[in-house]
Amino acid sequence: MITLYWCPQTRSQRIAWLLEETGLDYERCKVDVRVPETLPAEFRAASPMGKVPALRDGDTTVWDSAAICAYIADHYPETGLAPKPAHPDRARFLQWLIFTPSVIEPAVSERVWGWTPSPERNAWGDFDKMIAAFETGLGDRPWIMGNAFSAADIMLGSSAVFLRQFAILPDSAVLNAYADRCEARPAFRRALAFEEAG
Ligand SMILES: N[C@@H](CCC(=O)N[C@@H](CS)C(=O)NCC(=O)O)C(=O)O
Repeated sequence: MITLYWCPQTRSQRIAWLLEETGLDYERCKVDVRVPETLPAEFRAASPMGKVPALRDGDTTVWDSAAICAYIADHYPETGLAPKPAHPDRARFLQWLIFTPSVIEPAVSERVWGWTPSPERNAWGDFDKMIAAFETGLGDRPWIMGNAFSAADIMLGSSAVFLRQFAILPDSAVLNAYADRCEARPAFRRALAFEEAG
């Protein structure tokens, strides 16, 4: 059985969305990362930094949302959420799967915390370069890999939705339409509903 360790209003919403997309059987274990002394030992064992999301699948544990997306897509290939390792599209998939933690999230911190941009020195470029790359990457594709929705869209789509919620998504037709498409997916809505139910 797969167990998702989650906490409301955190990045664990992404993995609820991922799991709802897969149709796999899973259970949810709610933890309160804001009150560390309440965290159960089984969660701490799965997530050494005490962060959500984290996942247990039998004897396997994995934490960090991008790693969880890669694990589920590869371990359950029947879910069709990633090109196979030898497929020519695999490199593109990996690059966009990692774009959220490696580029979007630090670029958002730069913008929100008012860090001085330094695109040549900073690994994430800067906020404006991040947005330009995201827009160009999507282009006129419905999903980052083209017509097929993939686990990379979980990471990118949750980021686009987050940027819009926090009013830092620029006036971009491409990114707004992408966020709309993500929010309209039944699995996204189910994941949101369970989050709201608590
Ligand atoms: N890179 C991680 C970030 C996880 C993360 O920072 N989670 C936050 C909630 S959104 C958390 O658990 N914070 C509690 C803490 O660090 O104590 C991922 O994408 O899963």
